[in-house]
Amino acid sequence: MYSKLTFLILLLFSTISLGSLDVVPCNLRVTKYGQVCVCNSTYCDTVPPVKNLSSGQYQIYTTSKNSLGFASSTAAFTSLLNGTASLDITVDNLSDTYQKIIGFGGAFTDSTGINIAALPATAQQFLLESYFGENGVEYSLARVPIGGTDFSTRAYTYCDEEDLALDKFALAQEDYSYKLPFIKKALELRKKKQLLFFASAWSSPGWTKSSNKVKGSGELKTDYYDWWAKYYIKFFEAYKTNGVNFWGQSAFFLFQADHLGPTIRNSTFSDLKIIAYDDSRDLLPILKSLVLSDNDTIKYIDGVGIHWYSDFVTPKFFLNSAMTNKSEWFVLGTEACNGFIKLPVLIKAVELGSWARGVNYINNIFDDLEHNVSGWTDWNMALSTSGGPTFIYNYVDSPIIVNTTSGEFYKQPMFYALGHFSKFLLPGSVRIATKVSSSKIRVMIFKRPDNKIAMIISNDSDDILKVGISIQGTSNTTVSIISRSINSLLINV
Ligand SMILES: *[C@@H]1O[C@H](CO)[C@@H](O)[C@H](O)[C@H]1NC(C)=O
Ligand SMILES: *[C@@H]1O[C@H](CO)[C@@H](O)[C@H](O)[C@H]1NC(C)=O
Ligand SMILES: *[C@@H]1O[C@H](CO)[C@@H](O)[C@H](O)[C@H]1NC(C)=O
Ligand SMILES: *[C@@H]1O[C@H](CO)[C@@H](O)[C@H](O)[C@H]1NC(C)=O
Ligand SMILES: *[C@@H]1O[C@H](CO)[C@@H](O)[C@H](O)[C@H]1NC(C)=O
Ligand SMILES: *[C@@H]1O[C@H](CO)[C@@H](O)[C@H](O)[C@H]1NC(C)=O
Ligand SMILES: *[C@@H]1O[C@H](CO)[C@@H](O)[C@H](O)[C@H]1NC(C)=O
Ligand SMILES: *[C@@H]1O[C@H](CO)[C@@H](O)[C@H](O)[C@H]1NC(C)=O
Ligand SMILES: *[C@@H]1O[C@H](CO)[C@@H](O)[C@H](O)[C@H]1NC(C)=O
Ligand SMILES: *[C@@H]1O[C@H](CO)[C@@H](O)[C@H](O)[C@H]1NC(C)=O
Ligand SMILES: CC(=O)N[C@H]1CO[C@H](CO)[C@@H](O)[C@@H]1O
Repeated sequence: MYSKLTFLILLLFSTISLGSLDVVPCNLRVTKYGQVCVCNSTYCDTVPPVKNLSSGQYQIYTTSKNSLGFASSTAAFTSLLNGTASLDITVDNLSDTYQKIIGFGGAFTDSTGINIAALPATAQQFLLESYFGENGVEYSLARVPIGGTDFSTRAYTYCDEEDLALDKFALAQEDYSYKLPFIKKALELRKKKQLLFFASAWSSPGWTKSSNKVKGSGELKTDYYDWWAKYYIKFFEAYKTNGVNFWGQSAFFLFQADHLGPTIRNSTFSDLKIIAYDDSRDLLPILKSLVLSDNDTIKYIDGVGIHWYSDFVTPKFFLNSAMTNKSEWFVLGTEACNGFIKLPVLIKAVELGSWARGVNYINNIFDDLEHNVSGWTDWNMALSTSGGPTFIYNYVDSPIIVNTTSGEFYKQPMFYALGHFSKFLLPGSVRIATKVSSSKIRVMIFKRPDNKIAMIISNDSDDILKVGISIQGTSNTTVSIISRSINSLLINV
């Protein structure tokens, strides 16, 4: 087992070697379901900085079930494998490439903002830095709901009363209090680095639906298709006025084809990426056959969005269907969260500190990225200790849980799990073919725009594994992969 002492020594080493740049270790708290790192208004753990490596060196970051936080150390490649490895990772050809990364991130829901706003000011800053800061996991992608979602305190749109001319279209108090202020802070924290936003609507106004209600299901009446497309444009204009520009939007594909597609392409937002589908992958084969038979739809689509909610019942081959003959389409994970299954009743929306839920994230990201998916977007970035607020009682888990009573927030294993991808797989990184001699670990390798190689290694077993790594036969090393851990290596070949 990886001892606490080793962990502390590693951190101490980092602190000394980096001089003025302090590394703040995890303030660990044992919980009923595992462990969390506790942050408050005076304290929050950070990710040790990425070092300038000389040729042949690598830096390894590790988070494990027994010690959360990104423990970091550096080492050099040796000329020979020691021959002690129990399994090998081989990269034969760094030019044998697959998909390009768009980004990783989460969603600025109302509930995310409500929870952040309930913290003391400096704790709010720590929370946003944890996600977007240079000393955090550096999210590069974020989803913004158009209007309310399950994770709001009420059902609303920007045009709740009948208004065919859209004259009364107006952003809500929620946008000004819970979304825009934090989106702007995130943009400041990213400085000049990429932070792409995509928007998704949950419902059109009640008066445009067959049900006559915002809340719950109901079809958008065909008479309002054009109106609804214009509503999207109004939304993008309103956010632009507030300094936030969008990269994309996701919506169901048939509506895109006849109305939203043409409206967007003929607007000042013509460059917006149109992400079709945006639902669980079980229906992808149907999507594929419908879309591919409809040339009018195809021409507007840039990519396909998938949610993870049926992944535990749908075999991975459904993912293969996500890659269509239109190879220029990207596939993006657009929503995922734990705790959404409420039965059996023993499963809690929030299982504070659950390592298993972090492993769910890790395995799903592996499944997706191994099938040419270009990025992964988490759902709420912060929820309350009960997994809300949610006005329809759809309580779920989130990588960060806010305790408003104590003014603290808890970074769960899920936070570190996703962070091991978002921090190191910079936008524009390209996946490289790799071979691994055993199924005891999962491995993915990427070439980053800065020419470093990022290697992600995960294992959820009880063994400590000696793993031999050989890159193009010239860069060899042996690393120890501790039990129940996720590891990110940055390699300067
Ligand atoms: C914040 O957490 C740190 C580390 O546990 C502790 O020393 C400090 O007293 C806490 N501050 C507040 C305001 O609770
Ligand atoms: C790393 O290199 C860059 C540019 O070469 C330099 O600006 C930066 O200060 C270096 N960082 C460290 C920690 O040495
Ligand atoms: C690295 O390891 C591979 C696989 O074991 C071996 O074929 C190669 O000769 C080694 N390269 C060097 C430079 O030691
Ligand atoms: C490496 O892969 C690239 C791209 O597939 C290919 O063109 C090249 O020939 C390969 N090199 C070797 C040595 O196999
Ligand atoms: C992923 O893309 C590569 C080439 O970019 C292709 O060879 C491979 O078949 C694709 N995989 C899937 C599952 O679509
Ligand atoms: C695009 O907009 C212009 C005027 O803004 C209009 O004349 C034209 O018909 C529109 N084209 C489409 C395809 O909607
Ligand atoms: C769709 O486009 C392809 C290629 O441009 C063409 O061969 C095919 O006939 C079109 N299908 C329909 C239904 O228009
Ligand atoms: C897409 O690929 C399938 C086979 O996977 C083929 O049957 C179909 O004709 C292709 N469609 C287009 C539009 O190329
Ligand atoms: C939230 O903080 C309060 C006050 O410190 C504490 O009693 C409670 O147990 C905390 N809740 C959780 C889920 O940790
Ligand atoms: C490789 O073997 C040498 C000699 O036994 C040892 O000193 C070194 O620590 C080993 N390196 C690794 C990475 O295991
Ligand atoms: C995430 C992962 O690949 N975990 C593997 C670690 O090792 C155990 C035991 O061999 C496997 O069962 C897991 O699948």
